Amino acid sequence: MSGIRPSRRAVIALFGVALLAWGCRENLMEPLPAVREVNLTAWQWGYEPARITVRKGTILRLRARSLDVEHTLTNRALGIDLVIPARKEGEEKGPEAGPIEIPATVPGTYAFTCHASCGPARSRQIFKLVVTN
Ligand SMILES: [Cu+2]
Repeated sequence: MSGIRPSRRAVIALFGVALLAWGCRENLMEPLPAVREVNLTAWQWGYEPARITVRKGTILRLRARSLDVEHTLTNRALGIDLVIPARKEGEEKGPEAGPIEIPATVPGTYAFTCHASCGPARSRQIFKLVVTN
Protein backbone atom coordinates (compact mmCIF):
# COMPACT_ATOMS: atom_id res chain seq x y z
CA MET A 1 0.00 0.00 0.00
CA SER A 2 2.82 2.39 0.82
CA GLY A 3 4.08 2.06 -2.79
CA ILE A 4 0.82 3.56 -4.10
CA ARG A 5 0.93 6.72 -1.98
CA PRO A 6 3.75 8.51 -3.87
CA SER A 7 2.01 7.97 -7.19
CA ARG A 8 -1.27 9.34 -5.79
CA ARG A 9 0.66 12.32 -4.50
CA ALA A 10 2.27 12.71 -7.89
CA VAL A 11 -1.14 12.61 -9.61
CA ILE A 12 -2.53 15.20 -7.19
CA ALA A 13 0.56 17.37 -7.65
CA LEU A 14 0.32 17.11 -11.44
CA PHE A 15 -3.38 17.97 -11.28
CA GLY A 16 -2.50 21.01 -9.16
CA VAL A 17 0.19 22.15 -11.59
CA ALA A 18 -2.18 21.65 -14.54
CA LEU A 19 -4.90 23.64 -12.76
CA LEU A 20 -2.44 26.44 -11.98
CA ALA A 21 -1.19 26.52 -15.58
CA TRP A 22 -4.78 26.58 -16.86
CA GLY A 23 -5.58 29.45 -14.52
CA CYS A 24 -2.54 31.45 -15.67
CA ARG A 25 -3.41 30.78 -19.30
CA GLU A 26 -6.94 32.10 -18.72
CA ASN A 27 -5.47 35.28 -17.22
CA LEU A 28 -3.12 35.76 -20.17
CA MET A 29 -5.91 35.25 -22.69
CA GLU A 30 -8.27 37.73 -21.08
CA PRO A 31 -6.26 40.56 -19.52
CA LEU A 32 -8.22 43.12 -17.53
CA PRO A 33 -8.58 46.37 -19.49
CA ALA A 34 -6.47 49.29 -18.26
CA VAL A 35 -8.47 52.24 -16.95
CA ARG A 36 -7.18 55.75 -17.55
CA GLU A 37 -8.69 58.35 -15.22
CA VAL A 38 -8.95 61.84 -16.72
CA ASN A 39 -10.10 65.00 -14.98
CA LEU A 40 -10.94 67.45 -17.73
CA THR A 41 -11.36 71.21 -17.28
CA ALA A 42 -13.52 73.15 -19.74
CA TRP A 43 -13.49 76.92 -20.30
CA GLN A 44 -14.16 79.62 -22.94
CA TRP A 45 -12.83 78.14 -25.22
CA GLY A 46 -10.87 75.03 -24.64
CA TYR A 47 -10.32 71.85 -22.67
CA GLU A 48 -7.38 70.94 -20.47
CA PRO A 49 -5.94 68.51 -21.35
CA ALA A 50 -6.81 69.17 -25.00
CA ARG A 51 -5.50 65.78 -26.14
CA ILE A 52 -5.19 62.32 -24.60
CA THR A 53 -3.43 59.32 -26.15
CA VAL A 54 -4.35 55.81 -24.97
CA ARG A 55 -3.66 52.30 -26.20
CA LYS A 56 -6.42 50.25 -27.79
CA GLY A 57 -8.21 48.27 -25.08
CA THR A 58 -8.02 51.08 -22.52
CA ILE A 59 -11.13 52.39 -20.82
CA LEU A 60 -11.10 56.15 -20.48
CA ARG A 61 -12.94 57.20 -17.31
CA LEU A 62 -13.57 60.89 -17.67
CA ARG A 63 -14.85 63.57 -15.31
CA ALA A 64 -15.15 67.25 -16.23
CA ARG A 65 -15.63 70.62 -14.54
CA SER A 66 -16.08 74.12 -15.93
CA LEU A 67 -14.09 77.21 -15.04
CA ASP A 68 -16.87 79.53 -16.27
CA VAL A 69 -20.13 78.88 -18.17
CA GLU A 70 -21.89 75.64 -19.15
CA HIS A 71 -20.08 73.53 -21.76
CA THR A 72 -20.53 70.08 -23.21
CA LEU A 73 -18.14 67.35 -24.29
CA THR A 74 -19.78 65.92 -27.37
CA ASN A 75 -19.05 63.28 -30.00
CA ARG A 76 -22.34 62.30 -31.57
CA ALA A 77 -20.84 59.38 -33.54
CA LEU A 78 -19.74 57.81 -30.23
CA GLY A 79 -23.07 58.70 -28.58
CA ILE A 80 -21.39 60.97 -26.03
CA ASP A 81 -22.91 64.28 -24.95
CA LEU A 82 -21.70 65.18 -21.47
CA VAL A 83 -23.10 68.44 -20.05
CA ILE A 84 -20.52 70.27 -17.91
CA PRO A 85 -22.41 72.64 -15.57
CA ALA A 86 -21.45 76.29 -15.12
CA ARG A 87 -19.36 77.51 -12.20
CA LYS A 88 -21.32 79.40 -9.58
CA GLU A 89 -20.13 82.77 -8.32
CA GLY A 90 -17.59 82.42 -5.53
CA GLU A 91 -16.57 78.89 -6.54
CA GLU A 92 -13.33 77.94 -8.25
CA LYS A 93 -14.96 75.40 -10.58
CA GLY A 94 -18.43 74.16 -11.42
CA PRO A 95 -19.81 70.84 -10.18
CA GLU A 96 -18.30 67.65 -11.50
CA ALA A 97 -19.86 66.07 -14.60
CA GLY A 98 -19.49 62.34 -15.07
CA PRO A 99 -17.77 60.02 -14.74
CA ILE A 100 -18.39 58.64 -18.21
CA GLU A 101 -16.49 55.64 -19.56
CA ILE A 102 -15.26 55.55 -23.13
CA PRO A 103 -13.89 52.17 -24.23
CA ALA A 104 -11.02 52.79 -26.65
CA THR A 105 -11.64 49.84 -28.96
CA VAL A 106 -10.79 51.13 -32.45
CA PRO A 107 -7.52 52.98 -33.23
CA GLY A 108 -7.96 56.48 -34.58
CA THR A 109 -8.42 60.11 -33.58
CA TYR A 110 -11.76 61.17 -32.12
CA ALA A 111 -12.68 64.84 -31.82
CA PHE A 112 -15.04 66.09 -29.11
CA THR A 113 -16.56 69.55 -29.31
CA CYS A 114 -18.81 71.80 -27.26
CA HIS A 115 -22.45 72.30 -28.22
CA ALA A 116 -23.45 74.62 -25.39
CA SER A 117 -24.19 78.30 -26.09
CA CYS A 118 -20.87 79.28 -24.53
CA GLY A 119 -19.85 82.09 -26.86
CA PRO A 120 -18.58 83.11 -30.28
CA ALA A 121 -15.34 81.06 -30.33
CA ARG A 122 -17.04 77.79 -29.38
CA SER A 123 -15.74 76.14 -32.57
CA ARG A 124 -12.18 76.41 -31.16
CA GLN A 125 -13.12 74.25 -28.17
CA ILE A 126 -11.85 70.81 -29.18
CA PHE A 127 -10.72 67.75 -27.21
CA LYS A 128 -9.00 64.93 -29.09
CA LEU A 129 -8.81 61.29 -28.03
CA VAL A 130 -6.08 59.40 -29.88
CA VAL A 131 -6.31 55.60 -29.72
CA THR A 132 -3.13 53.74 -30.76
CA ASN A 133 -2.54 50.03 -31.41
CU1 LIG B 1 -18.27 75.53 -24.56
